[in-house]
Amino acid sequence: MTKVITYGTYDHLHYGHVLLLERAKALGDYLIVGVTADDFDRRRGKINVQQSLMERVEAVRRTGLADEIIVEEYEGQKIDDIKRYSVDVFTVGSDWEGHFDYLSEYCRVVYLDRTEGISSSEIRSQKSCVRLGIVGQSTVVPKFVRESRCVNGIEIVGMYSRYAIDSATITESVPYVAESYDDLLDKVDAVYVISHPSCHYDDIMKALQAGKHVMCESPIAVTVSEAEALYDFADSKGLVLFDATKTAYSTAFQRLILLAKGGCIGEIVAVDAVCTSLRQVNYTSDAALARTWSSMTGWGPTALLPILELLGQTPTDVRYYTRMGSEEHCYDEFTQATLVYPSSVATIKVGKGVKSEGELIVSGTKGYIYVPAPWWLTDYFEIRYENQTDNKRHFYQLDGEGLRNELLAFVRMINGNGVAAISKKTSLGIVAIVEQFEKGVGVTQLVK
Ligand code: C2G
Repeated sequence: MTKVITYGTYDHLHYGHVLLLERAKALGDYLIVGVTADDFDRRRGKINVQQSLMERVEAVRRTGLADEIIVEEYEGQKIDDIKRYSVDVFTVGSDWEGHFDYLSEYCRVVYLDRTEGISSSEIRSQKSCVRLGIVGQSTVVPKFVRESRCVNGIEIVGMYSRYAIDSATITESVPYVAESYDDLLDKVDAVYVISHPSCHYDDIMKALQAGKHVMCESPIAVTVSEAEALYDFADSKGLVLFDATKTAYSTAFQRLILLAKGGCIGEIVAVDAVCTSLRQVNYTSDAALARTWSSMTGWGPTALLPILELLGQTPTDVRYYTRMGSEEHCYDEFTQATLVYPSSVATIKVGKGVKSEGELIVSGTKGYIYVPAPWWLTDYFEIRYENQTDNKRHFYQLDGEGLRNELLAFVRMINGNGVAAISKKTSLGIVAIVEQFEKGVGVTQLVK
């Protein structure tokens, strides 16, 4: 008996897949089909898969072509499978030509012609395409547009900024720059708000009133009452309002939060997060000022994220020690804040004019989690114990700094089958801590 094996994701199974399976079957007497696990696809960069593993397995089973179906879960499993099942032939479509030649050491390798004119990603994109507009301006725009191309079902239509956009790099990265916000809103289903925090309430409310979904850089408003009003209004209209802090969409960050919450380091006693960058000070225009977020608004939400996720959204007390910048439009160039909880404490150091080691440390009664700088873009962390031989290292590929994962989550929420990585409670908790700082409550000014 000649055993054949082939592998695939088989998302939204289509005739291209079926033709491949038929021809694979014809190569022998017994066909084994390996269907990729969700996590394996994510780790190898296939983030757009929409159907669950069980749905995809069931679709392959219904073709009646597979004599056996297995799940592909890790890199290198193909060799294990070929040995385990005594496979004679490995086959896959010609789009993988050459990629699996190394398997010829174990069995015959056959590349079958790929069927042109159909693909899972085309099917996914046709299913729903969210037209997205960008409101405000930031150096992140070109990167954001690039990352959007990795996400099926979304199209960046253009942008609008209340200030003149003084960067060709930004304007050239989008297909269209609207003369007015209304003009942009007429052309989109959703907006990504990156205007200055002081403009968020107006920019978000206007979009919601126009029936558009919104993803907004945190803090989504400068006061809790404004933020609550925005969330309530979005809920009343059945629209998505989504707090966009890309760190929350890094797989490594999500896993370290789960492991810490699961007790891997015992009881969490302290969390210390540092986020700093040296800003380019150029107040040559209102647009430059419009882009200038303070340390607390620019870095605060990211630094606060692990703290509010691990210790809770409402600390019993927050104290700030801040040093104002010296420029004309001064804002805090460095702020250290201490957040006190009933049985734990946390600190953030945020700076847009002061540099420090951008690491995250979660301290526990059995060990601690260490995330090296820049922890907010992390794909790696260590769980360290007294006995170093017990230390564990975790790596999770992070493509595009989390932006594409964040966008994918937004699109899925709009389509009714997604979940935001930042809860409304955490989002409001961030606003409360930033609001308290901006009102000077518990703030000690460090005199220059
Ligand atoms: N395929 C095809 N024609 C298409 C689309 C896909 O012949 N129009 C083939 C692919 O070449 C592959 C199989 O169908 O052999 C499954 O394709 P996908 O579900 O896109 O998954 P892919 O990741 O390409 O599968 O590790 C091997 C990979 O998992 C191969």
